Amino acid sequence: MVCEQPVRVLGQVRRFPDSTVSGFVRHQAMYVLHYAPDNASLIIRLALEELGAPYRTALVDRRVGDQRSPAFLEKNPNGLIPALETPDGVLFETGAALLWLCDRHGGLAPVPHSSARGDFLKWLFFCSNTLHANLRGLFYPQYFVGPDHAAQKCLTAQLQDNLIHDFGIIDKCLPETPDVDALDLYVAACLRWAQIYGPEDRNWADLAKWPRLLARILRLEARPSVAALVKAEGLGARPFTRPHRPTPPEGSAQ
Ligand SMILES: N[C@@H](CCC(=O)N[C@@H](CS)C(=O)NCC(=O)O)C(=O)O
Repeated sequence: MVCEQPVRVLGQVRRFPDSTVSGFVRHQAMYVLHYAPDNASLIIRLALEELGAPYRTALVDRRVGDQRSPAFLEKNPNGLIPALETPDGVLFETGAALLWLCDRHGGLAPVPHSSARGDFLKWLFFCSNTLHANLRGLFYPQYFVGPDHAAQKCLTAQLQDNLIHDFGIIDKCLPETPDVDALDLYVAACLRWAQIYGPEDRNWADLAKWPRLLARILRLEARPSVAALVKAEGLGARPFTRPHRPTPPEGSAQ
């Protein structure tokens, strides 16, 4: 594969004229991140930025339901954002794409045979299959209980309790790391969304309840990766600790 397009990496423009792929990255391969502003794709964008991996983005325009278009369904048959084009094919499921990037680029996670790997994996899977899944139910209750508003209210009330528990457990148990890791990216995005989306009453998502998480997202918020994200997706100066709904240069969050 030969890529001749200019690629943004950490705010710079670099050229990768000779990305050759044969089951492993011989030179740097260019990824394509199919994204919508403030969607789960932001976690993958942060990882790409943190890892210094070359990528370009392709907007999935949610205003016209592009995530359900035949072209996008070929990339992710579930019709969900993100999808990441890689030399090994298209990756979907945020946790899978995140872990794949960490392993492929050797960063943001303990390496496979290290003693810290198990701890990392269990929390990554918890973020994906519990924390993120509960947030999905909170934001899209209709997908879980149909159009009945009373049933939706019941579901979202329970999910708020579940999420208080989830964030509390993570706050207490997440392994300390000397530097930002992939879990920080995932948890920060979930905390952001909890504060600005879903049912009107969002007092439950008060960061003061989770001081260790707050310290971690403050550390993350100071990174150049976050500055790049903020600029690209219009997320505001403090996207995790003082979030507001985005004003993106292109596309829309919902
Ligand atoms: N399990 C999926 C969830 C992704 C997801 O919920 N994506 C949302 C945006 S944040 C989406 O595509 N929503 C569009 C829809 O449901 O139609 C993952 O981890 O990637």
